[in-house]
Amino acid sequence: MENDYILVEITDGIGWLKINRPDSLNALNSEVVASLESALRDLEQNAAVKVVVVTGAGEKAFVAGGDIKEMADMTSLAARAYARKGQEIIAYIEKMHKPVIAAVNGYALGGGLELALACDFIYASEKAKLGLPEVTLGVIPGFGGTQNLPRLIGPNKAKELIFSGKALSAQQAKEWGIVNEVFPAEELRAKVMEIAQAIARNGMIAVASAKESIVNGLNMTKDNGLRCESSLFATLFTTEDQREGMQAFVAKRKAEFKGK
Ligand code: CO8
Repeated sequence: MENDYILVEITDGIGWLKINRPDSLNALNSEVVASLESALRDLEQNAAVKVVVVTGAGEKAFVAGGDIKEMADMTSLAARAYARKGQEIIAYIEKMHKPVIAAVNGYALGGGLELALACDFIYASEKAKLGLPEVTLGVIPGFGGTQNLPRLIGPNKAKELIFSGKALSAQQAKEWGIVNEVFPAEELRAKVMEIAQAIARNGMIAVASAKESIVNGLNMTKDNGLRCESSLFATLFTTEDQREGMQAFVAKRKAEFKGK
């Protein structure tokens, strides 16, 4: 479950995945990317985990981007393979049944912000700086940024951020609609735990279905999205959790969900 580049810790049903390459501000080289993929797959399979949190090791960075030193001499073919691998991870996070929260504890630049954007939502420390500086290096975001950012904040704001390469403070990123909440650095972990545990107390098949409906709906016409929603809604009436949730409400007691 653990290797040098990715540290995994499971506390009270919450799986913390920490990208651990602090000397390079957790930059994503090919080995980190491969380890990240397998750690995400392990957490998705692990029955002890209800919610996943992605964060960065050290005081300074969430992830300062793709590894520029590795990319500097890449051929075009290798660059395509690298971007496609990153995009596969993003697609995987979107398809995971478990909610994935980004706890952005410092710099989230380039591929780092793109990784955070692939998560279901972002909580950030006041110290965080978020941006897509790829054009300052003569390239563009290749880890989903040109697709996910405009879908999140609209094309015009996304163009401003991507064309300028400027970094936003955590507070600005909240005002732009990129970050949900900002906390003092020392409170970030506790606040992320609080929301993750609030989610984990719910019917987790329902939470997974809500994620599926939202993610699929964004890639469909509204009409098809509504059909997807009603189909998932109906399927939930085959679960024990639906019976438990509604019976508990009627009996005025707390629901005990089993994820079945
Ligand atoms: N790649 C490789 N090494 C990095 C990176 C990076 N992205 N960021 C920082 N480092 C290294 C530095 O080179 C330095 O190493 P060394 O001590 O050996 O010189 C160490 O981390 C510490 O960094 P700094 O000394 O620069 O620290 P500062 O506090 O002075 O500056 C900054 C911090 C502002 C974050 C600065 O390091 C910086 O600008 N980093 C680069 C940010 C960037 O441009 N990111 C975008 C990269 S391109 C990208 O992400 C495209 C991804 C596309 C696909 C990915 C698919 C998986």
